Amino acid sequence: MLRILVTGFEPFGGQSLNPSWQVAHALNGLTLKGAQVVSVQLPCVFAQALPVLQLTLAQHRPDIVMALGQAEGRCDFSVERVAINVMDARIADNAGAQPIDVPVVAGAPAAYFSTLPIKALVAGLRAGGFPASVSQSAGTFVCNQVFYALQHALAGQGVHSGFVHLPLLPEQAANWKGPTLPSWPASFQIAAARQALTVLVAHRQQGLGDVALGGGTLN
Ligand code: PCA
Repeated sequence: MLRILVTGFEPFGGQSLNPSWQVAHALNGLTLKGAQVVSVQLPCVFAQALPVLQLTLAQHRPDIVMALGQAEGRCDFSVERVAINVMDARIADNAGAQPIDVPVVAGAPAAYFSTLPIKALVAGLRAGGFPASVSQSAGTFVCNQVFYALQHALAGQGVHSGFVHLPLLPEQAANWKGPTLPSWPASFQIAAARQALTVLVAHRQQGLGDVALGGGTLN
């Protein structure tokens, strides 16, 4: 039985919801063909997210990790390609911290790629009717910190791990100050995440490499 870890974040930036936790929570305990899902919530606090992540990895020893986060403004299931070794916070985290140009792990590599089959994931989501794309940057806030630490902790261990950013929920978009932002209902986000896990499990079970599908951007 494969063990899948799905993480989501608590709300941040003055919000009362975070789609990533709505989705992760809904998937907790799910049994897919040959796989079992455990979901864990991470604090949106630089100083706390990594200890919780490390403990979670040690406790559950997952084969597949799909970490989730909210990215206001994104309009699809946004599969991150790369985590970078820097924290540069445009807003304060939930404990008021706002690090600027601080490495996630001092002395560690500048970046890690996702070890999820990101193109196969995008293709599999689209085939299921869920808009999806590759993102070239997970930002420099707590999501990127967690993504980087995840890849650093699991490097070379054969675990398939990576990060996905999700659009806002309609309730959040309706009250958003500033420009009108895209949103997906929770039920659609949950269905997309479930489809994503199905793709990841199949890929892992079949021992396949990633597929060749254009996922780049011009700039
Ligand atoms: N999104 C933020 C942090 C938590 C979350 O859900 C980010 O993209 O860094």
